[in-house]
Amino acid sequence: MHDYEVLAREVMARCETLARFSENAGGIRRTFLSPPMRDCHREITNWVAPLGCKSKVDAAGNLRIRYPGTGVNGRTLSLLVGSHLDTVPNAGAYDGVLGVVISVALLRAIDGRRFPFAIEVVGFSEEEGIRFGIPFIGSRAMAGTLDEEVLERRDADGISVREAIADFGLNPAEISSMALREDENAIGYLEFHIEQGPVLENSDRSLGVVEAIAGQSRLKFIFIGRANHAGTTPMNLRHDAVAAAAEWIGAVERRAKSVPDLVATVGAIQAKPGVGNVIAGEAELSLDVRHRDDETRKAAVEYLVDQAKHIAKSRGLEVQILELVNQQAVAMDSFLSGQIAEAMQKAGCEPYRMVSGAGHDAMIMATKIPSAMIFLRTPGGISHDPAESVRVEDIAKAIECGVQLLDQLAASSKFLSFMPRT
Ligand code: HGY
Ligand code: MN
Ligand code: MN
Repeated sequence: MHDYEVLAREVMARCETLARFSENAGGIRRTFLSPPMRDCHREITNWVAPLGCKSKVDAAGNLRIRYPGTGVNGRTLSLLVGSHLDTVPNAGAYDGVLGVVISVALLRAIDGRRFPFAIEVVGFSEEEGIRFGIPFIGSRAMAGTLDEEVLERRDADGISVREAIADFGLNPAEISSMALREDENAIGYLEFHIEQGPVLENSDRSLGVVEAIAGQSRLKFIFIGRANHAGTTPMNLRHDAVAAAAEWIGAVERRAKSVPDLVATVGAIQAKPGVGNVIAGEAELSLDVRHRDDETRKAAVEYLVDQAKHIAKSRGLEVQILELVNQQAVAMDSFLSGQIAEAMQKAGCEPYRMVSGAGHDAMIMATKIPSAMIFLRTPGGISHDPAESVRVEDIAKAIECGVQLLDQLAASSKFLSFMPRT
């Protein structure tokens, strides 16, 4: 029987090891199939080799680690447990990675025991959408919902997704056939993840049961005005793209503050030509809108699109708008969530049911197989930043909850008799 606290300390140390695998010194940045991703795959594969696991990297760059099960009446079943290995720029050390490392800790905690289902640990290749502007490439490929045209999207260096896959030594032609097949009998997906918000900390809880994941819209807005001399152009003759963008950003914040639980963010702004003595001819902005209710989210996006058009027109500018993501809110599987709540109780944690404001691979996997999430408290509610942290005692509780959950699912005829959706 393992000491969960000892395993939790190992999880922290392993997250710090993986944090060193970054595209740039002095911070954590690991995007889709960048070289440090290979270091991650190698490190994690070395951790699981002594546990009798088989590891591979699939055509979408997902790390796939299989811990064999006994099967049921000759049927092989598998339970997927994982999260993403990619990060945002200047990231913290736990978003995504913690879920993969806790999944590996579960394999250690079960001490060689075999379950009716194989346990497949998955390290998804691209959840943040940083390199190509499109999130969930790895989980969409696994769920069979990756649009072919995504493979043609190009990064800032003009490299396509297809080329990035081939450059990593993988075969993009296998993407279309790598989706989970019915005969693999994947009967569930579980994801451990830091909450990335303040809710669990404010309610002084270690763990949360995620009931649903908020829907998200991601768009690009380009205000097109007229570049001109900052010193010679009177104010009433300007078509200033940054001034138009600033007026619109105010509208974004006012809308978000006026609707309960709505969040809207302009995280990226780029002015062209972007120098102090030239009135900007162009301003390119990102927009990220989230809400648990899809109609509320879509109404906010429509309003902000109208506002952008109105402001552009009133200032003699044009505006181009590109929708990048329109991801519906997704409910987690009620049976698995109920099992998680029960396991949490056995681990001595009062289950706290909540909605996730952040997107996760679980919302993609849920389109294919029953999926559920377990949140760990995020101290200070800070995430997507080097200050992101997690508490050892919460990791210990998460591992204990996970072992309880495996035992419950192994004893559940309802779970073992699940037939994956066609
Ligand atoms: O942005 C998100 O919701 C997540 O971190 N990808
Ligand atoms: Mn994230
Ligand atoms: Mn994440």
